[in-house]
Formats: sequence, structure tokens, C-alpha cells
Amino acid sequence: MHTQGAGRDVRLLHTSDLHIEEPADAACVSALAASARTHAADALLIVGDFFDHNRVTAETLVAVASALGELAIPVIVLPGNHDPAMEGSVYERGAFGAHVHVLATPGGAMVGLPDLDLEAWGRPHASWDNMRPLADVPERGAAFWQIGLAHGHLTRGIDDIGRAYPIAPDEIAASGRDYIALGHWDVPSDASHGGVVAAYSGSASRVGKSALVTLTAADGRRRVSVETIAC
Ligand SMILES: [Mn+2]
Repeated sequence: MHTQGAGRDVRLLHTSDLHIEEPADAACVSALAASARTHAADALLIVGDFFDHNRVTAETLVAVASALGELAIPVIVLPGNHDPAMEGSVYERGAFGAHVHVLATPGGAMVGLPDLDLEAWGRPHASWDNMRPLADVPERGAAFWQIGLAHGHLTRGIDDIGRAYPIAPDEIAASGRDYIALGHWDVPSDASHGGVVAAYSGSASRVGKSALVTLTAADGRRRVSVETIAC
């Protein structure tokens, strides 16, 4: 039986919506790498719209790959509605390194980080069609920590009817995850529901904010805290 996860706190640097368009924008990834070191993050999550579109140049992809190389920790990327995982996408064209895990399988993909006793699931945008990022989330995997990544619009009320890529609070509550990392909104926002901690991190490039998520296992209980940080 698992009791302690990795045996220590796990820290996730969570960001989204970098909307990279040109080589100079890779500076934002370098800044995130520095932030990850400062905060002793164990992994970086980029929850959709990493790139503004799938037609960025090869030069841009090389610059981003180089900046990602400054990270000594795993990076988990969920394709968003601007950079869907489809033929000819940035994720097919780019060579980002073995430490970068792109959740690119249509319908959903899981990646495990054994050193952290953590598994991350996410359903990527894989076409230009509408989709429900958190519908029918699979059962928890075997690792102690189970997180989800989802890029879409939280439906809070009547004003949200008809929005694309809807994420219902009840879907967060029913996800069975310890943390849901959200993207699509540029500003930090709590989205916790039904005992499941969830948050929009904010965009490191657009508002200069990200989320530092700390997973703590103590006395058989899981605790998740989210702190908004610069970059
Ligand atoms: Mn988006």
C-alpha cells in the first residue's frame, strides 16, 4: 500500500497559454526554467496553447527546444485549441527532448513520472472541433499522485452556455484526481470543486503569472496547495 508517494513534497510549476509565435518568445521558457530552479519544482506543466498556432517556423521550434533544454526536470505538455495535436502540428515537427512529454493521443493520454510517484492524464485538443476536456476521465492509475490537465472553459453559470471546450465543475469533482491543472484563461483562478483542487495558473507570457502547486502526503492524507507566483 502506498502511504507517502515520493516520500516528500512534490512541487509542480503549472503554466499555460504562452502563445509562442516567434524565436524571441522562447525567452519565456527560459524564464520558466529559472523559476523552476528558484522554486525547486519537480516538474513543469504547460496546459495548452504553448504555441499560438501550428505554423510557427522551424527556427521558432529550435529556439523553444533549446530553452526547454535548460530544464533539468520533466515537462508535461497538453496541446490546446491553438496548437492541436494533428498532422503537421508543432508537436510532430519539433524535437523537444526526451524530458518533454506531450499528451498527444486523441481521446486522452497518461504519462508516468516514477521518481515522483505521479501520473498525469489529459485529453489533448487533436482537431479544430469542439470537445469536452474532462468528460469520461479514466480511473486513477497506480501511482500515488494522480493529476489531470485540461484546456477549456469552466462553465460557472448561464453566461457560459455555448462556450467551446466546456469544463463543468461537476466534472472536476468527479475526476478522481488530486489536482486538475487548467488552461485556456490567461489569469489565475481557483476552480476547485467537490473536494478536488483545480486552478487556472495564469499565463506566464501574457500576465507574468504561474502556479506553484505543492503535493504533500502526511498521515495517510493528501494535501494540495496552490500559490500564484511571478512568471
Ligand atoms: Mn485556448
